[in-house]
Amino acid sequence: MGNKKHDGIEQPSSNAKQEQLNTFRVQNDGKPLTTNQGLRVDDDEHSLKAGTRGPTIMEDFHFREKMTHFDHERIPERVVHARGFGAHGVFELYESLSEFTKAKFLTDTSKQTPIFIRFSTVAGSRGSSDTVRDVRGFAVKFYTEEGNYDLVGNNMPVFFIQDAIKFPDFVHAVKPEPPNEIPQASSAHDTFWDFVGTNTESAHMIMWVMSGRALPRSFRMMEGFGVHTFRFINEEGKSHFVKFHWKPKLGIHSLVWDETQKVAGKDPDFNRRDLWDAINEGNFPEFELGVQILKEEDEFSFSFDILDSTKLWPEEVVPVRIIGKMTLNRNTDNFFAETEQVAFHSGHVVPGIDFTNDPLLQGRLFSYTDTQLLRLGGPNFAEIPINRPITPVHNNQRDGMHRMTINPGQVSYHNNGLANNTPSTPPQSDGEYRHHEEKIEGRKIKARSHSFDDHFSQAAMFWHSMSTIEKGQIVDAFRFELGKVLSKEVRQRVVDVFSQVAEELAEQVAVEIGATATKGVAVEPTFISPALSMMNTVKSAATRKVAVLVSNGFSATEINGLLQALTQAKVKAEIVSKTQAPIAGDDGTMLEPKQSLLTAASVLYDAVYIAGGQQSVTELLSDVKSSEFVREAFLHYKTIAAVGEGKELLTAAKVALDNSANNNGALSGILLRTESQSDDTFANSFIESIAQHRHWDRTFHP
Ligand code: HDD
Repeated sequence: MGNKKHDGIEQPSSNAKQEQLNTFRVQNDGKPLTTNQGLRVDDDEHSLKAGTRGPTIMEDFHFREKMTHFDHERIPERVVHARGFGAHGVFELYESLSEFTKAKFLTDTSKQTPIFIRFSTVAGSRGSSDTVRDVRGFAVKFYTEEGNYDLVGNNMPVFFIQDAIKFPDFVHAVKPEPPNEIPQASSAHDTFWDFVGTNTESAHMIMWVMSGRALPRSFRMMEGFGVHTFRFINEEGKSHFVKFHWKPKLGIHSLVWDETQKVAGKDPDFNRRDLWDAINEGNFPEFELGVQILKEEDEFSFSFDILDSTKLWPEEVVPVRIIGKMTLNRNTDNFFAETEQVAFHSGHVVPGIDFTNDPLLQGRLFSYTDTQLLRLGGPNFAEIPINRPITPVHNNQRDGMHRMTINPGQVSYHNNGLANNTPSTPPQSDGEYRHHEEKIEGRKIKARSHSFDDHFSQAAMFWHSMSTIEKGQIVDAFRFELGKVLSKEVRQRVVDVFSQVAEELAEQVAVEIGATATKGVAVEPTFISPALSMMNTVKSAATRKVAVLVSNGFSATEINGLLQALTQAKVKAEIVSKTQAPIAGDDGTMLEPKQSLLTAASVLYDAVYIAGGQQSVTELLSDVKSSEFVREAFLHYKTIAAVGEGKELLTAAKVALDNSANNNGALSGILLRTESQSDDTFANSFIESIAQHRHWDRTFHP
């Protein structure tokens, strides 16, 4: 597996994980069918019977083996984060962090570390929809030369609770309610909001969950956070506090609520498919790794406790230093073997990375191994291919369910004399993990430090850092969620809590749900953090998806030019027509529509292009679904471009055209091609407009 020599030790190559996994791949193509005992089978269509119309015979070992295996195909789904999607990739380091950590994958810039990532939602079951309002899991397993390091994070930098002992309570509250298992994958119900109203430490996280961050357009367009404060330990044993960030190269972008609900029906695999397609098409998603580092001396220099996972360190106060990049470049071969069986654990660390006393993190250090024992059926889950480190494993652990390793030899204990006391622990420091010797003193006590008491300042910081559009979306989210809550007391209690965060938020929510906001109790925002607003993110048209609405009689020059320009800008175009039958252009060019108005929906695209040509437009207009398509794109703030007669479709869709605006008489993000505009210029302005993601500033009332 390894070949490069480094410090005299055999080094695994950057492909080491893939090579290891390859040894487990079984290719069936062209092979004879066998039983699990390797016996070739004569017939896989009929069970063995006493006569063609007679009973099946017990002796049919092939039938029984096949059926038994099938009956046992399911394993328990994860208690949280059950729905997920994984991919392989590589991590490359830009600059050495040796000043802070001795972790080799963070100090040697010549190294490429293989990784496996699993994105997930939290509340829903394995078969639930992708686009629900929820936190997204962002778990990365680094296969380093010093063992596996798991950064098990989320797409939000804070959490609902401060102490892990409350995790089962929080999860019980958000999961479907016990009497009827309703609602699936949704926090819009009584028990969740009852928890929020009675556990005010969740206020900050709730602000994030009510924002667009909970509705990502794509896994490729979300940030990731390690959430907790961890420690970096350098060669000298010196400790620094660190928080981890993943920054998507494509920026942070969200869907709108109405859109997510429709996508959940039209394509429940929306986020999965997006990632799968992007990787297959060679548009490898990239995320930069950033760290916020604090000196130990600065532990108490904030108004909040850095051990409190409901608090973030504003990036404007503690800058995020970008140190490397993760590229997702390979899809899985088998969802179950890889994505379902991957076992993460915040306790999988390497030398140079250590824990703090964050009470949420401390509890996680127990929970993850425990859950794998149940889910993966015993203590040997680290031997499952996706979980194996690329470094050799030597210890005295033995046996257990599904043991794969064959350990020869008489000795399975430490200390031993019979095997020269091996496997050995080094007498002095030699690359092994040594826990940071933090000095601890205190009384045993079931309590939380008072430095964790402030539950509202950062919730207020989040609110006041939002743009007007984002604030509106947050208000709407609260209105929807609380509107689904049956208990009036619960609704009121939540309004009471958020009255302490921001008066205008509480008032706007209260008025819609029949509750009353309290005036004059909101905390003053202590800080505004522009980094929290998605409005300030990177904007790019690359890898966005466009529906080209076109039918017979289209202008071949126009469509060819458009498709070329979009391909050049890495924008993905799909031809959507009345049906999927081939359509003919004005010069006889034939196009095969990828989708029809029946199979496609505008919620599955970022933008819409309506081609010109009277026949094309008339044909599209003859199906009412075409104007619904355009209208929906309009209501979801998407870019819509229309050429010539295509404008008729905008009119049919009742798309407002505000003549007072500068944009050629159209609203922001509505592009109408003028006579004087060339195909090229128009295509370019279309691409520029798509890069804006959504045109939030359109003033209309759906
Ligand atoms: Fe957790 C899964 C992230 C708090 C207990 N968690 C899980 C996954 C992610 C997170 C991304 C899915 C991993 C995968 O894809 O397989 N969890 C977090 C974050 C937290 C957090 C960012 C707070 C900062 N979790 C947390 C607490 C506990 C757990 C406080 C319990 C003490 N989490 C679990 C678990 C899961 C899990 C029950 C379910 C499946 C699994 O571990 O492997 O053990």
